[in-house]
Amino acid sequence: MNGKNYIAGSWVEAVGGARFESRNPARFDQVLGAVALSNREDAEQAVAAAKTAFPYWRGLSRVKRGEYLDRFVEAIKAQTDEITRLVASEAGKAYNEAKADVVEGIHMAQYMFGHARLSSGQVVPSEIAEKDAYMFRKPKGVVAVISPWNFPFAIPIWLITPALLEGNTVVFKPSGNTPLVGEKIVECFERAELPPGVLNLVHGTGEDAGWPMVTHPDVEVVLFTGSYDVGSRIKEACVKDYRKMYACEMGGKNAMIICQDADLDLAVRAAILSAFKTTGQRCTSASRLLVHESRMEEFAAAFVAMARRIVIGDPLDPQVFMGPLISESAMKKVDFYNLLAKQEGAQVLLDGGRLEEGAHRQGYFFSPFIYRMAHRKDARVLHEEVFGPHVALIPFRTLEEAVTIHNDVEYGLACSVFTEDYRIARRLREECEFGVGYWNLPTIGAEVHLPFGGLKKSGTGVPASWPLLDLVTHKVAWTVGYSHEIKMAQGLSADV
Ligand code: UN1
Repeated sequence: MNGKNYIAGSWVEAVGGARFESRNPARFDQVLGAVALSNREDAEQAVAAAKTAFPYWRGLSRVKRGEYLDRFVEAIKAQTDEITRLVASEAGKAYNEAKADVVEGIHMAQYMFGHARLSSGQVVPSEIAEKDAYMFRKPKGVVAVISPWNFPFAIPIWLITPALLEGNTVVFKPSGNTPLVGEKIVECFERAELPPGVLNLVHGTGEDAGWPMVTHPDVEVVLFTGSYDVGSRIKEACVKDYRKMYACEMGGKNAMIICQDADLDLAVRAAILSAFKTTGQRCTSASRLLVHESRMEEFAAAFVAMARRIVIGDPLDPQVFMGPLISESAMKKVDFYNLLAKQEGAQVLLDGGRLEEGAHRQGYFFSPFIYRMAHRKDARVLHEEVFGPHVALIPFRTLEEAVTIHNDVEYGLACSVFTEDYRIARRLREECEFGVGYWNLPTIGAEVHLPFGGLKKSGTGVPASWPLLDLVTHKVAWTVGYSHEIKMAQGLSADV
């Protein structure tokens, strides 16, 4: 499979003719495809195509635009298994997780399709009986979508479909780790007969292909999911531009709080899913398990025992729970933090390290790293995002202490609390800083119709899902007078 750019409805090579390879992280000798390696010129062509298509697209009715999303869903459903296998091979996600990624993409497109016939504005009262007042949404124009590899199918659809539904046109740069999945999304839109230029695809690196989109004067909105380092640069660039809007979803250092009265069977299973699904590479993964000290021994023993049973291997094998890390640099990062934990005084409970024998020889396989450590402000491993199967068990004594530890990180995305006491759950819900919270559930697995976004370094205040409909539109007031004379609000005189 080869990856090309898609500009103004045509599949094209990068202007400079360069290409890069997409490889399977579970078998790095397997090249999945050669992909266009784009630069500024390609990005500029894509923005120009999106700008040209905008007047036509915004001129269609919202319901008509929604119907394209319905056809898009049909195109996905016709090849769900093929797409799932591609996600598993290119992102290294275990088959069941790859499938859930595809299903999550379908759900978001369906949800936005449903929105097409829902109210897109408001009728509001006026002080004056002979006035009617309304709020309408107007699309902003060209929206840039820059998406990560870990949900290579769902996240682009989270970002693209609200933008399209509201009448914006899109330039899309998928992660350089998963370009072929990005390509599939665009192919499905092509099958849905989306008009040329409404959605454009540019492959390549963030620096050469993404940045020219972010800073392009004709791009009105930037929707980004990825690391804090990149997201904060995007935010800065947008803030400097007097009209550019942005929503960045970034990292997490998410915690589960396991209280004294917790149902440990539930908590252990939830912690395994939260820490090790997607090999710990979700922004919602839990890397801190705050456990009441009276339950620590019991919890740690059960958690480590279950972690030992995790099957690590080829994502296409249905027995496999954990696939590889995405890349060599991801592996180096996890290795670095595992070592750092030891240097910072961790009491290591499980450390299988890198797996290099037999079937694991050809991929970036890493086994779970579990340690116990008292909370400390100066321990980097308890504060920095690792994005891998690296998890700390941190004891606490009082709820107050649990809240303090929970909030003593620069991130605030996902949180889950385990308790049988509704008063405790409510207190934690109120006092912990997070955007996506759970009671007696894992920190992962949010559904598409809930707001998805974090506080502090995790987000920029506009969660994904329906709040994006606001970000990609301008809310305009429209007031109509029916009187034969001018009547003003606020008692303002109309006398001249
Ligand atoms: C992410 O990791 O960037 O809630 C998104 C979840 C998924 C989305 C994760 N639905 O874990």
